[in-house]
Amino acid sequence: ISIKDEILKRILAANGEAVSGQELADSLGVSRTAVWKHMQTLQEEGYTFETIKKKGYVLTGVPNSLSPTQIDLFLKTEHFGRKIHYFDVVDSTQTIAHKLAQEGAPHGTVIIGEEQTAGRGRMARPWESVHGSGIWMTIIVRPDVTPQQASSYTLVVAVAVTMAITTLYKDIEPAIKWPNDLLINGKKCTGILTEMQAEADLVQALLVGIGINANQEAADFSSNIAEIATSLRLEAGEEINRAALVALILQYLEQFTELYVEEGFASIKTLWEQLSCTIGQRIEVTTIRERFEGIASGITDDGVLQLTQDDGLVRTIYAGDIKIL
Ligand code: BTX
Repeated sequence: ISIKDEILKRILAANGEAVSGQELADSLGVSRTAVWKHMQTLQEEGYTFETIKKKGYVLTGVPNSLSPTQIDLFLKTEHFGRKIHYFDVVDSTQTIAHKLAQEGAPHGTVIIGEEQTAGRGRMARPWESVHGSGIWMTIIVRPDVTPQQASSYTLVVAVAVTMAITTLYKDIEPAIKWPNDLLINGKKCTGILTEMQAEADLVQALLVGIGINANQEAADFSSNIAEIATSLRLEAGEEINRAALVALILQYLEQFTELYVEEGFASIKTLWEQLSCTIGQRIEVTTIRERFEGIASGITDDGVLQLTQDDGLVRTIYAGDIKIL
């Protein structure tokens, strides 16, 4: 951690009390001028301070950015987010992640863009990623599981993201719509896209793309999705601290990933069921080949959806889109 980040951490930890420049200089073993220069840089990055005479600096504002420095302030993980590649504008964080994973990027590496010009969902559908107001990130995960087991990982991610959102924002409760969406009041606030690099029986890397509408206003959505999309801010009625949310998602995801690798999806299944709005509902399923409906009757220990048709036949659904009727 750099001197500048250490200064920031200490001022943040002081929780509104003034931190003296002299004390910072002494304890960090640098000159008073060096501290002052770092404070200038922090201000250029968007942090604001009040300087109280004879007492020191008080933090009065943090930038609304997802820079590694910002996220690190809240991060409590061992691996996830310990290496962050941060960009202003990218085509898609998935594309960058694929390349970095091939080059050997470590487990838990995160790629974040403030904006995506070619953000994508499943089957090359476009994902709207306007500048600065959402969370557009991909996490490179290298779990010790087979490609077949990995197919349920998206559900693990959905649980981690839901837990992080509800922990920070008590008034909103996203529900998981199988397999990869989080809805609030029936509207989509989050989409998850899990892609894989694998060799025969071995997963090399999972590229876990998470798109969260955090601070958008209604007018920020294009007419294509205005009816179906929402943001956390619109639902919670308050500004979302994106950096804190990213850090908590990474924390939950690291924990759940360990559990999932050791004990399989079955260990997270009950939690998934509690957080889901899918089970028990009448749904319409669209797969590449066909369309049918019935009651979403359950989920297997492998994360496969079970649907009971009106004629009593139970079908298992490995992939597809569902509509809650
Ligand atoms: P999906 O295929 O389930 O959903 C895509 C559909 O969602 C689109 O066809 C559109 O109707 C709708 N949609 C598009 N943008 C938004 C939005 N901002 N909010 C709500 N609904 C929207 C979902 O795929 C998976 C999305 C993953 C996105 C992340 S962002 C970081 C990473 N990089 C990247 O390119 N994709 C992932």
